[in-house]
Amino acid sequence: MSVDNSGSRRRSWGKRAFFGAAAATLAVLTAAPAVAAADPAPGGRNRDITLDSKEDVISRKANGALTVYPHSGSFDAANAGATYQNGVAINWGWNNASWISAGNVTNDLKTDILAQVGGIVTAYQHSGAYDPANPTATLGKTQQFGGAGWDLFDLKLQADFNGDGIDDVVGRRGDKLYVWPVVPDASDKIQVYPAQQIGEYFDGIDQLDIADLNADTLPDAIVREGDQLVVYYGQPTQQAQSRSAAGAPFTASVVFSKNRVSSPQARTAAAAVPQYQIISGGWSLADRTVVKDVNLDGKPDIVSRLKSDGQLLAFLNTGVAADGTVGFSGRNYLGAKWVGDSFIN
Ligand SMILES: [Ca+2]
Ligand SMILES: [Ca+2]
Ligand SMILES: [Ca+2]
Ligand SMILES: [Ca+2]
Repeated sequence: MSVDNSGSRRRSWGKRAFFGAAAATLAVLTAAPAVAAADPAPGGRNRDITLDSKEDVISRKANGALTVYPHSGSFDAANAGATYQNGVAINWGWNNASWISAGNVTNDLKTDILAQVGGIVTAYQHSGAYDPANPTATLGKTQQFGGAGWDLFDLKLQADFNGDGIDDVVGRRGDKLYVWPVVPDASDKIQVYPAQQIGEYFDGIDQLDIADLNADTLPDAIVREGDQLVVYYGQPTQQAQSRSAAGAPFTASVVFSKNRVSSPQARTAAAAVPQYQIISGGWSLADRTVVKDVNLDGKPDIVSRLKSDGQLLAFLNTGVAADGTVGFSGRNYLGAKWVGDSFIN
């Protein structure tokens, strides 16, 4: 199947298979003009280590180095491999972590790092400065993040569910998805509130990220399910966003519904947001999928790594069609700097 470089949005997503083995052509999508990073919005996540308001890539090298790949500040589809600069180690000795995530959990709105060892997660707070000549000073003080038992949940990630700029945590246990509201107090002591269920029947997925793909302010769940990459659009619940729930700073106002009803991609008066969208087949070729804004147009893009050669690929979000589905570009090759890395954020 050939790559569709037109940026047009058709409804036959399942047939496009732009992640298929034959789709080797570099996409030549025209990049939209770069815009300044938007204010924190629900579904987003803060991953700017270098403090230039551009989302970087953060991962762990095989040698245990926690590494940032700074965004270059621009994106050129004809030279997508220059989007992210070479990795800079900001800390060492992270081999024993069983989960690493980048997101903001304190009041300074700078990207912190969460790392899990056993059932305990530790937050490494951004020091407030980034100096490439002294990168190991990037992270500062630490504190325990929530209680014990994080090892009971998998597919964990950070996403800001209520748009307060503080990234909350999503994870899975069994077939259920949960969100933990995160709120730092005035002295930056991080409070992690009890989990709230936001979906069920998610036992058949093995890659997960959360972002507002369709810009309706509701977070969406992007999952790999078998060979398919699928987005379950966040559906508003009857429960209005509320601060009145006992002990919780917000009550999750979305749910991801995995009961695929007929004509799910049809936009109807009764369902303004499609319940789900099959983005593509061919995703068994990928061993990691994250969602982030690669071309700095404010729209979250899909980034996946090829198992075969470690290439990181970006599929740019081209916007929402009249039927409510989101369009994506073909492959943009970001390079192979991430071969052997884990916990790509
Ligand atoms: Ca940055
Ligand atoms: Ca939040
Ligand atoms: Ca959404
Ligand atoms: Ca984008």
